[in-house]
Amino acid sequence: MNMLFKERLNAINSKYEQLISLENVALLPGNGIYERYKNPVLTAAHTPPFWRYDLDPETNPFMMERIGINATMNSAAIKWQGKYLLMVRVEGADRKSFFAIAESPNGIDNFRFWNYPVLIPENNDPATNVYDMRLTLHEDGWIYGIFCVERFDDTAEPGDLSKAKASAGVVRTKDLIHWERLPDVESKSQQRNVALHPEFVNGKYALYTRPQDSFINAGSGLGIGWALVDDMNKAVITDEKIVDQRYYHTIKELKNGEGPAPIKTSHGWLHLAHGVRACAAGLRYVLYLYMTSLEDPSRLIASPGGYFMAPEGEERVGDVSNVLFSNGWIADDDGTVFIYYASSDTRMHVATSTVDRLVDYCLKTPEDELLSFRSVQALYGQIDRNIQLLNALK
Ligand code: M1P
Repeated sequence: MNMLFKERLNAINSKYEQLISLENVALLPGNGIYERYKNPVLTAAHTPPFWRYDLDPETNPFMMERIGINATMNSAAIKWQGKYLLMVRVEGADRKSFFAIAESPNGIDNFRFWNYPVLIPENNDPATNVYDMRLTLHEDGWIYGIFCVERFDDTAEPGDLSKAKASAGVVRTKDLIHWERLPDVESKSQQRNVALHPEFVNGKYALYTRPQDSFINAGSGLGIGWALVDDMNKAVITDEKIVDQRYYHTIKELKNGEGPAPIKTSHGWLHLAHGVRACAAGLRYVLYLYMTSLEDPSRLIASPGGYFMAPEGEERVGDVSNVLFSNGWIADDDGTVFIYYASSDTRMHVATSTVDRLVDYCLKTPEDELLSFRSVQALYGQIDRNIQLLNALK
């Protein structure tokens, strides 16, 4: 083995081990709603060197990267056999995304990828790209993964090589190792950000949907939708109603999308979603929460105004800047909630909170009443009460 190879191999391995064993710390005091953490939980550099480098000195005498990884982003999450697992969207230097599982003993650091990425079985219409999986442990006993399947749109004008179409692919597993591919969800519109509700509703499977007129724009799709389907072996969306609507001059004016499957609480289903608005700097993606009724999970019962989390500091910059996106969270038995979010389509982070705090946030944050005047009225209400309290303390 030549010296250059050996030295580089040792340096690369020790830097990698150092990176993935870095302790993460909460950034306090935060805003009381959640805590952010100092380090991203996953970056492209967290992928194992043996994915990226040919480790044979004969065929790789310069010990150079052979297969580049560009980003680790939009990840599903699940607690499995006591470990915190992320089903990560890994993006190669070739722009193709694929899924890989990384596991951590505590949910906030020490994430290590399993040896092999997940090989999603193809169906009879191969996908150019797959990404943004939502994992749901359903009461039928299966873990379902619903993800975006992207294909070239054959109706493109000659020379237009960017026209794509999105649909929802479906896989299921009982052990997160063996994956069964089911037919893509059938829908009259394109679909992305589809998530499966964890319980049967009126004996049917329930999907959160995002009807969209084209690959990028939701258009006449007015928000996060809801559809009941008979069978996940052939999921066909016929009727779709809007659960969480988009509005002019809000954080979700342009489009929105369900994040992970909702968390069941004693006050209702707790939902995490992303909202998008267009501005001179491009599209700005933020995260928001809402709640729906336990009796009817498609009925909105709480809609706190504004964003829950928006890109901050280094989160603002990356491959697609000014983006926070989440499709994974884990609610632990003690009520801790681990919120996994990607920043700027580049890296993964964690924030922690509790079910109680998130429900309190949803039920007590004023709604967006769609007019500046009403926003100032809400502020006046709080200031009045606080001034009275402060005066009483004098
Ligand atoms: O680049 C930002 C996001 O753009 C898309 O979001 P949406 O599904 O709302 O249209 C997706 O491609 C998503 O993966 C990406 O993070």
